[in-house]
Amino acid sequence: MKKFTNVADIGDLDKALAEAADIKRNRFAYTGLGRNKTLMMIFFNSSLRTRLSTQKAAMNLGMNVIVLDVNQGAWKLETERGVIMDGDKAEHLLEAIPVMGCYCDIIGVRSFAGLKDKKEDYEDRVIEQFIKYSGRPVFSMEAATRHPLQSFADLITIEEFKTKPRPKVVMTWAPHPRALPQAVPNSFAEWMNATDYDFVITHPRGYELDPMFVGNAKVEYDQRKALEGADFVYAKNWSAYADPNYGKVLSTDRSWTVDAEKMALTDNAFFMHCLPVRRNMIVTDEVIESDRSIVIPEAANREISAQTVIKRLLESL
Ligand code: AN0
Ligand code: CP
Repeated sequence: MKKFTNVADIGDLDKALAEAADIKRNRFAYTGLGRNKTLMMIFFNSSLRTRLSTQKAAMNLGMNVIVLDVNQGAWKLETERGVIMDGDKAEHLLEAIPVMGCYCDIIGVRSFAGLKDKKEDYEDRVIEQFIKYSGRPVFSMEAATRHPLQSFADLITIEEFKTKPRPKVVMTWAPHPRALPQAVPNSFAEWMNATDYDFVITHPRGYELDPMFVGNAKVEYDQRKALEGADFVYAKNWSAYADPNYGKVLSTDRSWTVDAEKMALTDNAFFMHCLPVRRNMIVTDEVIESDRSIVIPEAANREISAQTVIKRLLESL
């Protein structure tokens, strides 16, 4: 594997899941693989889980790790070609990327959607430039349109907790005060579409996702109806995708918050969220603290998805 930005890059999902399970059973079986190899993690945005789990995964493989927070101490970077750089940006990404590539063997990049220009976001320009100009295998730690390490961890978690071969998985929009990217729901939908699960998406009108990611999912605008018989409830907020409201918050309607009454409509479903989560906006205290909430094992599996991906990238060097 030379890059990891979407579900197609991981290839056969059953094989990837088996490899992840093998890693989870003995995460120190491959400590020789990353010896004298360096992972560089580049953050254009904040992170708790991705930063910690990916570093831990690389350390499990025996790698050295360098972490750069671009907005804390590095030169401000220009990302557009052709700009006259007479403003506050001291360096261009087109020099910074190959320079960073000189000091490492594998690069992980986090760069969120700006939510202003849909075309720019959906071309995933920042990570695509890393792929093109770094000379190194690159993986996404959440790019503008997808968060594949999260989705892979979500899939591992569903496989661990499911009690039916084809569980009903419902991804529900939930309210949030700020505009968030569509990367997590896009990516989750992309990965769910690659399984044979019964996959339903529910959201208020106006929150339709890019049809490319919705794929074969059933879209149900009535949240209560969507939740009926669910085995997994995957909550997430996202901002509008459709024009002319791209990147906007259209609703903070707390009737969409996942509470105990909503969970009672399901088939005793497990509750999932990628975290960070705003309590009593997305989900009530009661639901996230309940014994059906699997947000912590879900986060724990981020180490496993990252280690599976980094292992494959190391094997390609
Ligand atoms: C980010 C998002 O929604 O994409 C990161 C989630 C993993 N969330 C926030 O910015 C709150
Ligand atoms: N779920 C997730 O990616 O969390 P962070 O933004 O804290 O990395």
